[in-house]
Amino acid sequence: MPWGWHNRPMTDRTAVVTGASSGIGAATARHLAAEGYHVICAARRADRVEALASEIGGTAVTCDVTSESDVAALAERVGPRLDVLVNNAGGAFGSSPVAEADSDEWRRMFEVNVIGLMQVTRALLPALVASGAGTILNVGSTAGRIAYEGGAGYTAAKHGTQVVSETLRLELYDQPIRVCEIAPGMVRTDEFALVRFEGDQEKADAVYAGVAEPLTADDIADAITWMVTRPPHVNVDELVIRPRAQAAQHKVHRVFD
Ligand code: 8X3
Repeated sequence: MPWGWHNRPMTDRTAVVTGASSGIGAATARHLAAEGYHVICAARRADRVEALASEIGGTAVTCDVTSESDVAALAERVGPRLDVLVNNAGGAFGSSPVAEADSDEWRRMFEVNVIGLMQVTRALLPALVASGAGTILNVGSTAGRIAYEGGAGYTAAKHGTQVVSETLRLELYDQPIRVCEIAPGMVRTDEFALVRFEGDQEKADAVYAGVAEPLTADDIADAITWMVTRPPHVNVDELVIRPRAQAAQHKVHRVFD
């Protein structure tokens, strides 16, 4: 049997997770490490990725995915072979309607959710091909499937994440790489809503008010780990995942005392 996915020990497999400093990224790094991967934890906040990498026996790389030089340094650190890339870095900034929103927030969202993801992917593609069975997993959102008021900058960017995933699947169809996208709905993490509302805890809490069990970062990390550990001929193109209470973006079961 040729040297490949089936007979390479798990301890030999490497994964990169971007945006690994908190939330879904940090949880995914932990889950993949528990599965046996050596995880390269990449994020802007050095202290956080260093603490995480030392906790899980991984490698920390300080990286802003919107910086071409940071991404080049990440690729250098990864070296010639990579099994899994989880493009998780992203986020929402602001919630104003188009009539009032800030152009810089739109630009930042497109930069991190779309251009950053493409820069990291482009830089790590040769190493993913060299693995003989690479996986690119893009963290999209249900915001990449629907529209909602006050969300144009974010929904447009996350629709971008979805379209880039489809494009990559077409462009790489004859390469030993699969491209998967996970599209989570309501996930309660420490930072997502807080960042969106510029630190306004009350507004952030209101997103989840009365919802018994929003998804957690661990729920998403568990799903991502399942997707990337399927045999390499199995491509989970896209997986939409929501809490049971969220039947649709605007139809959320909330219970107040
Ligand atoms: C997050 C989902 O509903 O806040 O990606 O847009 S939502």
